[in-house]
Amino acid sequence: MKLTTAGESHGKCLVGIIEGLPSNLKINIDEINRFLSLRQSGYGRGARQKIESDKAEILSGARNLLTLGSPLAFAVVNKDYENWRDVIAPEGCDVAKKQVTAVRPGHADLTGLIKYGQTDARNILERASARETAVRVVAGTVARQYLRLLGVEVSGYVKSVCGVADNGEYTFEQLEAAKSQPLFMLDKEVQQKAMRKIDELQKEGDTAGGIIEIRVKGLKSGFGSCMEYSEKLDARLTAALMSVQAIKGVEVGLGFDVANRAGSAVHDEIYYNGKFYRTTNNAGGIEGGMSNGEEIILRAAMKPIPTLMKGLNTVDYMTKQPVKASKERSDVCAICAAEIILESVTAFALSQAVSERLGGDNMDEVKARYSALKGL
Ligand code: EPS
Repeated sequence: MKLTTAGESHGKCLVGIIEGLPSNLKINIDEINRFLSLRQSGYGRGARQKIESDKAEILSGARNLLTLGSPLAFAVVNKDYENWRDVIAPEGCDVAKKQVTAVRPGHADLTGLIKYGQTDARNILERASARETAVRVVAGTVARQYLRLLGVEVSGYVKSVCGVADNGEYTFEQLEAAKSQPLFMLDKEVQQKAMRKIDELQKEGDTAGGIIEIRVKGLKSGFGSCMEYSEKLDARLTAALMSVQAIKGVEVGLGFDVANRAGSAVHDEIYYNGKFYRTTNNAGGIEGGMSNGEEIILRAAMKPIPTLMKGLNTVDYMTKQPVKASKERSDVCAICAAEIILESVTAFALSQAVSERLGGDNMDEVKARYSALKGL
């Protein structure tokens, strides 16, 4: 299974193509649109989201909402394109309009300009923008629908915003409640503090990141590999998380805390009472690069959005003069968007690992092969 995406932030639309989906997977468009709308939500989101109301359009690869086994192509239209047509239209536009040369620290602007031989950072930022993640949410939701038929679910929540942290522990079932909260947090007192922090940062023209936890329930053991480094499940899932704009750190299970503990306080001891079991899950559901049947636990750190309304110090790429970095509008905090995107890329990367192991041209074959697996 493979996903290709295309599209610019203010271009006509974003498009995605998934290759390798089996036939007869029922596509639930309402669920796709629900996740698209959740990706647009959250306290601290900027004015762009008032313009867009993202909806997925399936272009090919399905008939009467059942996949055909052919590439599944889809699009999400950018409503803002109507305001940008004369600046960005591929078939002809005024490239002198809305040029960006006050390159933003933390964005792709400067390095991208040099790498791609450009003089207008618009040619870099339009693609580097996190707007691209809308189609990754479409693909991720299709992947969820594939995984759900095998009994596998992906969920998550926001653990902290700019250092305001929820240190609680929650069951997988409790996580769903996060999505109806303004910051996808489960501790409402902590969430209030985090919202006040966002308000303060907004007044100062600043931005916030945070930490997100993603969990996977119901995956049998043995996905991934202890034989091939490139197929290790933890490597593949963390690469998927790191592929999301603004993610700067990832952890599996105890993560960085393993380094502070003795081995006896890290490794999950094994017991048997008719079946193998453990009483802890510090490994986060992955041992030796393979799922071990426990819940998969991943965490990711999102950096603050690099477009600051107060403007950071930088240098104009053309004049080489010191200036304040470019800004038009910005999210103060896009942590809820990131949470939905991270769930989506996790679901997609997991579907890839599952389909590589199981193959299957149609969903009945996939389901039969999954249920025949011996696993924990
Ligand atoms: C982004 C800048 C902002 C964000 C955008 C990501 O867009 P604009 O420049 O149009 O105000 O809103 O994210 C989205 C549009 C989205 O849908 O997530 C950036 O520079 O990365």
